[in-house]
Amino acid sequence: MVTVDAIVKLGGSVITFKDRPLTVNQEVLDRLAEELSASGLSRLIIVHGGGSFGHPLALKYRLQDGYKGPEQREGVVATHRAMLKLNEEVLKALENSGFKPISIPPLASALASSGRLKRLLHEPFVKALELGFTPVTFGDIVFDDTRGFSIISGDSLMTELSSRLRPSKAVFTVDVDGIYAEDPKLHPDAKLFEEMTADELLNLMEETRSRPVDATGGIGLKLKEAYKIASMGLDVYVVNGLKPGRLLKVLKGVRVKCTVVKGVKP
Ligand code: IP8
Repeated sequence: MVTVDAIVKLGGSVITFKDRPLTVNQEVLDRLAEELSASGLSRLIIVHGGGSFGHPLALKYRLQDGYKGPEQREGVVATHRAMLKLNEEVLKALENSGFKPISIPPLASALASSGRLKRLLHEPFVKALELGFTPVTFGDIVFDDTRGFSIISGDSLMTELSSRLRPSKAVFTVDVDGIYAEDPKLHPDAKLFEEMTADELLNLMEETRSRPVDATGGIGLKLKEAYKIASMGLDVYVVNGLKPGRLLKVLKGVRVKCTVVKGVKP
């Protein structure tokens, strides 16, 4: 089995302007692609979120509850196409930074059941890596056994791919400095956890249930997926992608302001 150096999520709130529909934060996206390249790591899997491409449309057509009626079809089409458009921007930035990126859309490679990811064909990721490509996937609409379709977050794909391919590290880029005891956007003096155990994260998850959500569950889902990955024995990094150089340091194993959730052997 191929060794994966890292799986990296480019957060939607990092690579797009969340308050400007369908707008890429080009400067940040290009810089993150450069940092990925400067890390010297060649076997990377990239996952990206929806930001102002996927979420506003998914919410507008109420796609998060699954199929309710034929009028949602145009919403499914619009949401998936918006994600393909964002994906194309990510591929372009990665290619400009020297990668050979290959898109693996979940709509065609995954299935859900009751709103959860049920199956993801991971072999194309392995094959792509073996041949020197950089597989890129993203939060997407996925057909669902019971609901017709579901929106599957890039955060859930991070967990599934980590479980199958066991990367050396899993990295979530976000728009704050890491995991805080309270929402740092509401409490500017909230405590940042620089290092935490999976158990500490579990306790925090209990307390953050009520935080605001987007089409796929917001911070609550991210914490849950980070917990699951750490429980597999893998170190999880949550790092600010808006601050230049931080992702690069995390990838190079250099200490930098962020949160590390230490992996525990199951
Ligand atoms: O931003 C959501 O992916 P996420 C994708 O990773 C859609 O949660 C289609 C809203």
